[in-house]
Amino acid sequence: LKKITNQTALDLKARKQVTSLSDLREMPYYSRETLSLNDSLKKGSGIIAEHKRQSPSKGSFNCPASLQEVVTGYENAGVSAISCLTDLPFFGGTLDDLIEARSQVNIPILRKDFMIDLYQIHEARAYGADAILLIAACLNNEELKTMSLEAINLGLEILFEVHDLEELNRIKEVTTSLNTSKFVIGVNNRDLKRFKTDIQNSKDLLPHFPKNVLAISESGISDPEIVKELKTLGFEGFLIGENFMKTDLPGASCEQ
Ligand code: IGP
Repeated sequence: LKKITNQTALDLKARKQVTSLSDLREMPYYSRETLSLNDSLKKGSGIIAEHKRQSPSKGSFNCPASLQEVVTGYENAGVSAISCLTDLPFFGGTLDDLIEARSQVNIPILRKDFMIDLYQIHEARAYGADAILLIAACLNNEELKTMSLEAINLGLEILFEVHDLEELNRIKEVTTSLNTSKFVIGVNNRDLKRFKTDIQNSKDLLPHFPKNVLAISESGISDPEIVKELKTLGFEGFLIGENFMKTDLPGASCEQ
């Protein structure tokens, strides 16, 4: 994770030199009305389908479908939201993917990246996102608070990602001080040290969730039975990437 965020910081520095904050503010999508991730998850299937070309652990998924085909396929399949990876070095995504996805669909889009700087939140807004990811393992409580307030002020909702109880407790502390309900909390089933996924991580952490917060299970969800099981336990959101992207037509595989 340290290696990834160091690279993120370098890339970010370069982008800041090309595009100023006021340039971002002038982009058309910057002032659009955003869609609520919370609302969409509550009224729909709860699936957040991810556009993911590659991952550090699996390499390229060699998906032949274009981004346009992937995201419109997801929308037609009835997903609640789309997750769009914008990290280039490790996941092969770009901000142009985000803006392209925005132009294709009318459901909430999550900017999936390693957010470490307020500038990235303005980028997310300018390129058409409705929500951002904040990873507890990347940020301390002070940073989490500052980043969250900026996102909320810009009309973006937040997916807080946790791996363990310590991180979940930190997010609970941060979110109580925020005084908003414009967020959801996700348990990442992937152990970032060994890249292994285990759904048990979601099951273990759910009893420690704050009341009235929508719970998401992320990663390693490989069949509809797992979604059913997690739903029975109380999860209302399911973030799925690889399982769809390793097929030729991610939208079609998602319909099941
Ligand atoms: C999707 P999977 O196993 O279905 O492809 O996982 C998503 O949860 C995963 O891509 C992810 C991720 C992240 C990627 C979860 N948290 C943080 C990049 C950064």
